Amino acid sequence: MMAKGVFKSIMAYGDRLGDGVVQISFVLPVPFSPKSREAGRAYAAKLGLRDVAVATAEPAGDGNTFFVVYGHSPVVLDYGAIEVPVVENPVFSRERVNEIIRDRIGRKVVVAGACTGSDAHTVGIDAIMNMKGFAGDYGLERYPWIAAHNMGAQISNAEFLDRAVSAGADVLLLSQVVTQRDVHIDNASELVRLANERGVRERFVMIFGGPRVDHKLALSLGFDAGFGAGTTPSEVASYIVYTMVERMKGEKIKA
Ligand code: B12
Repeated sequence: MMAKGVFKSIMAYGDRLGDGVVQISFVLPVPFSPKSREAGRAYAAKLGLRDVAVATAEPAGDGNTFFVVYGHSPVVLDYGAIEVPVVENPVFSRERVNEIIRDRIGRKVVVAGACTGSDAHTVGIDAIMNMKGFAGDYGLERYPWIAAHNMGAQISNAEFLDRAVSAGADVLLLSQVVTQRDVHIDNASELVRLANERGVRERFVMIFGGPRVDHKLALSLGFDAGFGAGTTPSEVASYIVYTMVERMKGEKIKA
């Protein structure tokens, strides 16, 4: 579903509505000095900011200067023209998710998750899958009607798929935290490509998550949904049951 609105022009808001005040930070590859401080101001002015104030200029490693600057941006945005795909399901409680699985699916939902490729960051996928969960919200392992298989980090996409198929997974959860040189995009695309090549793509609800992932990116790479920073396990569990019931029974579960 696309969220769309009527025409509404907006500017950044600092002290007064419509003043266009923004704060930005950046690094210039020159040693900290009065000259580099002035270079920071000039750089921000070249970005289009007016009345630039350098709030912070300090050394950053060898030969670099780190800046935080304020300034007035003339940029006006039509908020109504912004379109973004959003997941449309309601978020259910853990109890309700279990009830839905018991009553509408009638068997445990099998979920396989991993942080694949060279990415070693396990904390994100653990936050969604482990008993303890995240932000006071229990993880998928704590759902009696979910069989959660957390395959950890640094396994290949091929091995992840093999193990997910052996486990009879209904759902694949892919986590990617490192995004340098868009490695998360290459790696996530590879998982989708392998699933297609092996003819198993349609078996799964495929979900992509990580701090720099959103629903729009995930859809563009061939996933069913994407979740970003701050995602809670019950948001993911709700999406899973909503989507599975919709696919199996053509029914949209209400809140
Ligand atoms: C802890 C940490 C590490 C630990 C990881 C330990 C572990 N077992 O995971 C260690 C020290 C090993 C590490 C190593 C490295 N790290 Co590190 N690390 C971090 C740090 C500080 C926190 C990450 C974290 O745990 N966040 C907490 C979790 C809960 O948040 P999250 O991952 O975003 O997950 C949430 C959502 O994104 C979402 N989510 C995540 N996955 C999924 C999956 C699904 C399916 C769903 C639905 C949702 C979902 O739900 C979660 C809960 O809300 C971050 C900086 C930061 N403050 O974020 C850097 C950071 C991620 N690391 C970074 C880097 C560069 C590295 C190294 C390359 C450093 C180096 N040069 O060696 C190595 C990478 C090694 C490798 N091969 O991957 C960079 C990544 C930059 C980039 N954009 O690519 C960061 C951002 C630091 C930085 N500012 O430079 N790191």
